[in-house]
Amino acid sequence: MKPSTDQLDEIREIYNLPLTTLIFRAQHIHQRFQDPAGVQLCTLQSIKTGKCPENCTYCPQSAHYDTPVEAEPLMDIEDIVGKAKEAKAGGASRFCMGAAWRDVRDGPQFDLVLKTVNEVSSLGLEVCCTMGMLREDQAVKLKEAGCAVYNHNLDTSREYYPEIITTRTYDDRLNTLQNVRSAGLEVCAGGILGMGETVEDRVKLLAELAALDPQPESVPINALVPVPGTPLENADPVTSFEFVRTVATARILMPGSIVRLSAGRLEMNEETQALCFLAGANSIFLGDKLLTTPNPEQSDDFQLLAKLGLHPLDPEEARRFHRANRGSEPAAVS
Ligand code: SAM
Ligand code: DTB
Ligand code: SF4
Repeated sequence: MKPSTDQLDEIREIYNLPLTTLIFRAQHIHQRFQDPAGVQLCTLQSIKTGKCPENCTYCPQSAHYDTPVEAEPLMDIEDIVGKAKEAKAGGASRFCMGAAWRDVRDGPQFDLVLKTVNEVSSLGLEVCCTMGMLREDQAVKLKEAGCAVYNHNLDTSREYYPEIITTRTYDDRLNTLQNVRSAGLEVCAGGILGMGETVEDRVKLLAELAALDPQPESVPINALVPVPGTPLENADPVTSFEFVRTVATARILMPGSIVRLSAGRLEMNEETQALCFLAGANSIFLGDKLLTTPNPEQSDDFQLLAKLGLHPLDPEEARRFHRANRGSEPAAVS
């Protein structure tokens, strides 16, 4: 359902609060609904890279653009399981597998993915998949194989979406999220900042995410990683304070969700990342590579967590919080 004018007014008012008040509000909610010192550690693995038929203007994996990404076919199960073991040994609790597909197709490749999901989940890792659009029966198969979460981002506002992608619609995205939810998988849905969007687009994106019922269990907030060859390679970067405002507003609107400080951390100094944690972010991607672009060194991240006195979040604890608080009303502005 399209967010109402009143909802947008309220969210805009939150976003534009004095930064001190905004962070105070966000931290108040964070202390109440989340483990205040816990940070979820996730690892990303691209299991099928590049040559994607979609034309997402931010994405180095789109076949529409000439980027430095080397295409790779679907990885072998043993190799993926090896990466998952490394991720677990490195301290991650969630393993997220990404495939540069427009949509999930039934057939031998999906069967291999299901087998892989099964093996990775039996290592005791939470499995997340992000593979494009999928039907409810496919989501059910993923769930039965041991997948816990499906990531599918709305990326930006409904209005700005056609400027970013034309090969699918906002409603296609929402339909997949509905299929994921109906299958009983957890929903991971967020967006990207720094694509030339306005504050109003961010407000609308947050309104769409917060209006999902139930709200997503995870909300990744990405800063665009500009990649040469993509149409957005020269986009003006989002400022750190705008990024922090978006994180804080997400925290206030979605008290029970994990808010992930996702792509773009390499460009942020430690102080900016600490501000994001203060604003309510409580998850990061661990490991020196996202899907195809670099991410901070794992040892630097552990050092940062230690300096801030933060600790890896226990997944069970996080789920308990979410169950207790899902559907919480957005906090009043005044
Ligand atoms: N193909 C699937 C899809 O689009 O849902 C899964 C993989 S796709 C790479 C996952 C998400 O990564 C996208 O929805 C987008 O939000 C994010 N992403 C892709 N390229 C990015 C970039 N250059 N900077 C920041 N985030 C990016
Ligand atoms: C999300 O919101 N961010 C991750 C994950 N979900 C799949 C992906 C970030 C990709 C950044 C660009 C790249 O490394 O290719
Ligand atoms: Fe394909 Fe996903 Fe990249 Fe879009 S974001 S081009 S769908 S891999």
